[in-house]
Amino acid sequence: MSNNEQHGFGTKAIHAGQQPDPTTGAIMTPIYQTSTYVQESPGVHKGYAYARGKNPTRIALEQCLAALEGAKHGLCFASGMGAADSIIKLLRPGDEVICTDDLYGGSYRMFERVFAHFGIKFHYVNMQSAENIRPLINANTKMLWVETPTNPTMKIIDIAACAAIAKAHNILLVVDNTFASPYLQNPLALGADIVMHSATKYLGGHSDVVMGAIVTNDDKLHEQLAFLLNSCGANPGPMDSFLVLRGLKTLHVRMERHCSNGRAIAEFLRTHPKVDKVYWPGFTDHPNHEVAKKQMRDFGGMISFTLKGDSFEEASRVASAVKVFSLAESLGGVESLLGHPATMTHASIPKPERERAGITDSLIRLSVGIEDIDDLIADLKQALA
Ligand code: P1T
Repeated sequence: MSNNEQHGFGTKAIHAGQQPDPTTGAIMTPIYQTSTYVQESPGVHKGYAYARGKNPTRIALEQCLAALEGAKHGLCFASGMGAADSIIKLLRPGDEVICTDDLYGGSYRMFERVFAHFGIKFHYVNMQSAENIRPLINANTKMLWVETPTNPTMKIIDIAACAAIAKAHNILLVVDNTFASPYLQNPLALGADIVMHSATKYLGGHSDVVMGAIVTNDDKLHEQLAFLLNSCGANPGPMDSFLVLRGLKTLHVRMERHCSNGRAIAEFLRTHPKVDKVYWPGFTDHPNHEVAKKQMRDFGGMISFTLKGDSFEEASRVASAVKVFSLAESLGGVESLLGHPATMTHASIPKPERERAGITDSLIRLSVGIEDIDDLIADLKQALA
């Protein structure tokens, strides 16, 4: 079926970028497990020369993802970090980036321990008020790097407000849309220039693949990013492309259950006597609840909470006591995961900076899966007891 912009999200998730295989009629896009393509004569081929540059399974996935984000172009990478790496390589030594102060620890590690050595400077600021960005802008500022909801304290950043500031200063706005997924939020429609994903999470959805993705409406940015993908080699394989393409077909259905289970667990935690703060953008007293309502379709399945007394030992006991949740890094799969950011996903951030961003010793992060809600709540109840 050809791409149809009028179709709803679920129809696009199942069909966009995909046609029955022309040789057999196979309804599923084949896994083109090949490294190269035969040419008729030197330089004369069907658009495919070498598989680092292009692969038909990957192209079907890139087109499907672009359709889901309302984008003109999509590109897939070997991991979320591979995608982020290519985006930062758009910059030059001396350039500066302003980032959310709460972001995936691996992004922070790459910015500070890889790209800082190449003369790129990163500033971190609480963007819950977009006005906090302005004092950091100077002639060298080339990019805003926004996560929303942020990992792991679920801050909500007003994408349209950031886009207005970025446009006024001729700065690129990049949004890491991993936590929301394209089902909940489409940053390009709110003025972002580039949207990236760890496709490892909700897009793949089954904890069986590591991948990254970038979408944009800008032809020149797409061309530069495709050049970087082919030149630097962070391309995903065809089998992984197939897995994410298959995962996308149920994204809308999975997200609905992630959101309803997430709501029930956030409400359960909020009334639990051992729990101190609960971070979830669906609460009406979340600092940017109104922004979340405006820019997201629902509030997602990611929740963090702290324990009264903020004891690492107690958090560690709870983390080891769950039976239906699994103690593991990552998020966005069908199975519920529990993580301890201070020692796991955000361990590479120095303690003072971590604590300034709210990542305290007892902070626990949940990726609420799509199991039966009664089983999930019973599991947390017994682990917290
Ligand atoms: O793991 P990878 O596919 O390379 O994606 C990196 C990444 C980028 N952006 C965000 C917001 C992320 O959460 C991640 C990866 N995050 C985890 C592994 C985690 O448990 O938070």
